[in-house]
Amino acid sequence: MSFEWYLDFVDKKYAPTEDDLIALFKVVPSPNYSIEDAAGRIASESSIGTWTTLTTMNERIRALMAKAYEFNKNYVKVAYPKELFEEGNVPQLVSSVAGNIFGMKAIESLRLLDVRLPKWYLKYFKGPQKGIQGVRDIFRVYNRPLLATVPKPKVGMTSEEHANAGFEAWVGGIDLLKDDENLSSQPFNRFEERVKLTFRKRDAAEEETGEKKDYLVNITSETKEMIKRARLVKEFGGNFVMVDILTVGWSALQTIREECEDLKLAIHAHRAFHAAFTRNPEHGMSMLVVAKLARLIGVDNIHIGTVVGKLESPLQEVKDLYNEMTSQKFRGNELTLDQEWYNIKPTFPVSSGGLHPGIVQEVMKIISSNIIIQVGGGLWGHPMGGRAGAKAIRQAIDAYLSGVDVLEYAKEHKELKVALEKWGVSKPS
Ligand code: CAP
Ligand code: MG
Repeated sequence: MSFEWYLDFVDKKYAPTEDDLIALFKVVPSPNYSIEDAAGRIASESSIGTWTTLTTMNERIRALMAKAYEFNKNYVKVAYPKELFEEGNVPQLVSSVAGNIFGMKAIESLRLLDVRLPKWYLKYFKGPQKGIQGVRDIFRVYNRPLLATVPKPKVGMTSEEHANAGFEAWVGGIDLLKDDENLSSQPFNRFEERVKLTFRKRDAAEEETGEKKDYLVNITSETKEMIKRARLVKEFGGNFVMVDILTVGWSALQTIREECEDLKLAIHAHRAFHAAFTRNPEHGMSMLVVAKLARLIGVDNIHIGTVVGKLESPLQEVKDLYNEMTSQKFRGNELTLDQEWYNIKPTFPVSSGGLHPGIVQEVMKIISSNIIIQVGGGLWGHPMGGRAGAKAIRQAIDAYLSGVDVLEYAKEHKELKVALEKWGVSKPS
């Protein structure tokens, strides 16, 4: 008598419905297991099954089985019936399709590549409040990338040093000052003090330049504390909060999104921690899935990588992320699924990590100039200081957008020239 029923979860004749949630996996079975053995286990453990047949099973519950229905080499699609998912609950979705299955012994490695979110599921989320258009409207800047900078050293500055750095960068031509992901409220730079002093300097920079300036304030903390911090940002006249979305977790992000609705604050999503499970292309979950869930919940900006900078971000992955975040209808390829976003607004992609004036033109060429570009070390390492560093970045962007070679442009622009002398027109290692 067989006590296992995993192969019941494989149905190659199944035709998915519009309401099904579809997951695309790359599956490498352990030795002695076929791809069907492995896929059946994935569909079982992520829906209604366990390792053995059950006396509690009945026909009604059987109808809720997920089905591994399409096999193409190691790529397997699994269809999940609607009833398996709670409306508006992202942690529950992740616990289902990206939960226990990664640890199953029958699987050598497993990669969740994409999840197609059905129309009915989208209805329970608001998506970005402002999105690309709304964020650009804050600055009334429509014809170039928005520019952000993180003061470096990333932690250690006092609140006053931080605020002064902000002033220099804003006056030099940066739109957005950004906190670093590990700066929250340490003893040397308490949140309240930093926010108070930095917004004071923000106002002064606006006065001096006549341009709109803003600040991506990292509120990452315990959830109730994040809410307090978001309210403080609002009090001081900010338009953005920044959240390390993966370290705070999906539940906290959903709560903050609700709070930001009332406060009318945009959310800048930092993805610190993602590479712990996105980097190995054979195992874990793709950054695309992370970004889709973040857009669904409603972040306004999200980091997608640079291709050419200091952090691993492969070309195709970055292109897929850019297109998925900015379009209403995403067309799938071998590693991704079709996705229609209906009335969910686009999220503004952010390129960051190892960028400097000699390399930003590559980012715009490869990805797009409708993007937020963040430059930390490539600004604060400028030999003439932060203000000149900011000018150099703006000059590099102006050169690219006016179709002039960056080296040519540097002949007439001292800050850019000095930056290129330090970093060259090449990739950082
Ligand atoms: C960049 C950055 C960002 C990374 C995160 C940093 O600084 O502020 O955290 O870009 O990676 O601390 O490294 P630099 P990603 O400009 O000095 O490199 O954007 O890929 O999520
Ligand atoms: Mg950082």
